[in-house]
Order: sequence, then C-alpha cells, then structure tokens
Amino acid sequence: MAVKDVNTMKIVSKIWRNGAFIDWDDARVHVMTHAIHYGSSVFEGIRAYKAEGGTAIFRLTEHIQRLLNSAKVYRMDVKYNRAELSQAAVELVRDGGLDECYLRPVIFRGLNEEKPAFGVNPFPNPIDCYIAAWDWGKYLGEEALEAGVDVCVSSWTRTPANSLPAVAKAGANYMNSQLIKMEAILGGFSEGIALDDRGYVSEGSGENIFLVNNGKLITPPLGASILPGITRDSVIAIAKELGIEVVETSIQRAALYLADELFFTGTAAEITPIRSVDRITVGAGKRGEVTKQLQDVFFDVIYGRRPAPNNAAWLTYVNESEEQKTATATANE
Ligand code: PPE
Repeated sequence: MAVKDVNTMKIVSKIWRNGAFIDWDDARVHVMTHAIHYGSSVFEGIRAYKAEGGTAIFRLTEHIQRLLNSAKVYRMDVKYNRAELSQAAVELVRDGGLDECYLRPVIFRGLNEEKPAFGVNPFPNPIDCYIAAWDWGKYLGEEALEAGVDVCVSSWTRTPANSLPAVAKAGANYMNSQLIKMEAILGGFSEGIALDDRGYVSEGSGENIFLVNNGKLITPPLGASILPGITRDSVIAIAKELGIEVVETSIQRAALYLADELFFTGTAAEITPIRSVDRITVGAGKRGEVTKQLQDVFFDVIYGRRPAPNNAAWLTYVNESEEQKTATATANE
C-alpha cells in the first residue's frame, strides 16, 4: 500500500472491499446500484492519530459497533463481524502509509450484475462493505479549533426518529444534512444547527452540540433526533472525570444565543467552538475556558498522553507492541 496524491488530498491507495484489499482505482460501483437510487447505505467516520506509542485508532470498537447497529436497523445482513471489520481497519491504517488519517467504512446495497434487481425493494441486492482512508485536516477550517465558527439555526428540521432513525448513521440521513449545510454555506455560515420536530435543538449537519452554562455542560438527549456521537460520549466521560456536571435535556433555540460557551463535537469536527449563532455573539465570541479544558484533555487522551476516563481502552494501536497489548488487555478486564 502507498499514499496517492490526488490534487491536495493524500489518500491510501488501497481500499478494503468485502474481505480483500483492492486498488483505489478499482473501487467503483455500477450506476444502477441500489444505494445510488434509494440512499441505502450506512457508514462511519473514524480517526487515527499519531499517538505517543504509535499510530492509534480512536474508539474503533465503538465505531464498528455503531456501523453494525446501523446495518441492523436497515436489515442489512453483513458478512463480517466486529472483530473482522476492526482488523481490516487496523491493517488499512498500519499499511496505508499515513501517520494520521480518517477512515470511512461504508456498507450498502449493491448490484448483482448477473442477476439485476431494480425497484425500492432492497432485499434482492447484495450487501457490499468497503473501508477507505485519507488524510482529512480540520473539518471546519484550520482556525476553527481555536477561533470558533459562525453558525446559523437551520430552517430545515432534523428528520424525526420514526422517519429516519438518527441512531443509524445512514447515507439517506445526509440528504437532510446537505439541506442544512447548503443553506448555512449560502448564508455565509460555516455550519447549520437543526431543530428537531418539536422545535428543540438537535444537532449540526455533521456534529453534536454542547452548551456551557454556569460551568455546567448541557446537551440534547438522544431523543432529540441526534446521532449518538462517539465524540459526544467521550466529552461526557471526560467532563464527568473532571467533575463537570453534565445535563442531557431539551434545549430551546434562544438558549443557544444565551449560552456562556457553545461547541460542536464530532469525529471530523473534533471539539470545535462556536463563536456566534445567527450573527448573535455567544459568550465572549471566542473559545471559552471550559471548551478549552475539554479540548486539552480530549487531545491528551487521543494522543496517548493521558489515560482515558476509567482507563477505558479508547486507543487501538495499529502496531501493537507486546507492552501495549498487555496494557489494553488489563484495561479491558
Ligand atoms: N451528528 C451527525 C449528524 C454526524 O454526522 C456526526 C459525525 C456526529 C453527530 C458526531 O458523531 P461522532 O463522529 O460519533 O462523534 N459526522 C461524521 C461525518 C462528517 C462528514 O462530513 O462526512 C464525522 O464527523 O466523521
């Protein structure tokens, strides 16, 4: 495996497909693929970082489990289990030639070219599994992690859980995200925040959201049509370890304007401060103290400089030395 330079992107030249590594150029689908017409895909986004003990994938098990959960919701029969998919991800990062990268596993309804089946009914189509990897910089811009971003509240409502369940990270959900994102960009914002069908704060097009009020962390509950974000979960665990109270509750739109601090969480966005909403300055209009504290601990954990809360095994080293293996096994006991 090697790294391909495509324009400004550094991409791992191999892609894992249904149990084997193939060339990037061969990882193509037919235009009559079910997923293209009907949005029948589920996916993940995972980051690997150059940690102190070597390159490590952040919360790989949880991401692969969520991928399998998403597939389960959509009755996709995946031939590979959590261990096999995790191993494929490890090999892709280990041999891919990038110290840090973003992994994109995707499972979708494909096309059997010998026995095509068209129409909404997904069942006759094969299930294809892929994992690609590339070097993805800062999601909301280089300055974002320190300076914060300007966002708007979207006029689009997050899809309710009994229409497209947010617990599943399905490709189709991202048509809703695209409406939110396009509206935001055309309005001169970096990102949009959607309200749920009850009018309460839900999430960004590709991030969960947190408020800080009087030193307390407030975030919408899973019932607000949000993806159960793994970064969200990490931030909650870190906050609890630091003695910061965390409240999961319904949040009104206006509370966004009045928060002391506001930030997004996500694999791509990491922890990104929000400095204004609908052109109303949030707090001091720059990254707040609590946000900074959480960011610092988050990156210390990611880079292996500090153990995860409760010594949880959040890092999967791709070149595991015997020493690390023992440490991980002990942490898992
Ligand atoms: N909500 C949504 C809608 C979402 O897409 C993400 C991740 C999150 C919350 C945060 O989840 P987690 O990554 O587990 O903390 N969005 C992924 C895709 C972004 C993209 O543009 O593609 C991501 O951050 O990888």
